[in-house]
Amino acid sequence: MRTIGILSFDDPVIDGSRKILHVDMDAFFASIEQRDNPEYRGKPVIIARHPKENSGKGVVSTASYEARKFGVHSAMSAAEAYRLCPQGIFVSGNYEKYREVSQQVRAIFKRYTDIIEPLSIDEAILDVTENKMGLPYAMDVAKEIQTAIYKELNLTCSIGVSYNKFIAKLASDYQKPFGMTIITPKRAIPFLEQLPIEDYYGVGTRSAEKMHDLGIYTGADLKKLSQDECIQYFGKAGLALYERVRGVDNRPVKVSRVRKSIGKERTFYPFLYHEGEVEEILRKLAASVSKALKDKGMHGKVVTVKFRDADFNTVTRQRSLVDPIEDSADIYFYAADLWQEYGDVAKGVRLLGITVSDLTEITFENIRLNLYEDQKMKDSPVTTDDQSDDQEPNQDNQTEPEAF
Ligand code: TTP
Ligand code: MG
Ligand code: MG
Repeated sequence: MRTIGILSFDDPVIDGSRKILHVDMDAFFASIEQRDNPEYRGKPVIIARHPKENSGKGVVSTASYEARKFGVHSAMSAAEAYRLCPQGIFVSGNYEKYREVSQQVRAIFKRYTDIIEPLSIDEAILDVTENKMGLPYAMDVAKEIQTAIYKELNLTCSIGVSYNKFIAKLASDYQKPFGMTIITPKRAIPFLEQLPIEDYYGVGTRSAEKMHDLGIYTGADLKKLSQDECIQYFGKAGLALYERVRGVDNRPVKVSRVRKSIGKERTFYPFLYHEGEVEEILRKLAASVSKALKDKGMHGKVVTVKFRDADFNTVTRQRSLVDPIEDSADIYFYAADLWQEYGDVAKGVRLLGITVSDLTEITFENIRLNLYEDQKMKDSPVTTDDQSDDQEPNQDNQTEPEAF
């Protein structure tokens, strides 16, 4: 127990009762292209439009492990990738296909558990404490999932097996590609202590620099900070860091339901009686719906406007679009259009709302790199040239796997 002012904290305690997997596909988009185009196998494949076609404007979504050897990586400009690897095969992405494969991977997870938290198109956290196959060890669930993905989808993934989300995510990245890393509660502390601080998930480049300035390079260094120092240096995130470096992360695996719509509304008193006011509010509502959509990585094909007049008559009108939208200006355009057609400012406006529905995930277009802000790429500690059919997963040999 520690005391700071009037607050006292118990030191965090490891709860090793859960079995959590983090599954991340290897070089996801590039591997799918190599699978579907045998002539690309064993070659450097770069998912980006060829800079010559595109006056060098594109950005790399991802690159095959062969291309990574040349230093090509996600978020790099296609022009830079071309400079590093002119023999690279540039392929523009087929996002529909990648989404479909993502669903097929999800269906394999579903055989084992319904507690699935997707983190992106190619990765998810699974709680397999109680799994549908009744397998006692999480590592066996992980092996079966890895094998099923390999045999049925001809793709490889890397899996982290542990007792919480934070460590499982770090573990899946530890040996890539086709790796499996098991971190039992007993191994967690030494694993976290030796880990470079920039590998801690959520520690962005800027925090890493700050840590280096404080002489913190590894988990062991971070652990020397007291809880109040952690809070002092890193704010609220410091508290989480203090727990994480001690192997504690009690966040549950959240099954995310697919959001069907995102909407915002506002009520007014006094009521609005001027077109200009209504337009200004619609503009603000459109901006906040747009922000919420972008935060969730979603866009939608139906725009609905709701308005209620001074006498409490409520009208909702909607417009269906061919292509999904998420930009503020687009949402405003359709909302204002509906208002022009059906609204009447003379009756007084006591409520205005905009909803965008029929939502789908925004595809991973090159421009959407902000989705990955805190998800840095790093060179894999294990590299294999071999993409042949008989490859064996990288096994984590120093484990004490029996009980996990
Ligand atoms: P990642 O899992 O980050 O990368 P990866 O699967 O290509 O490679 P790794 O083996 O290291 O896991 O991202 C999954 C997919 O998301 C990736 O194949 C392409 C896409 N993506 C982008 O479009 N832009 C990006 O900046 C990143 C990081 C990924
Ligand atoms: Mg991946
Ligand atoms: Mg990923």
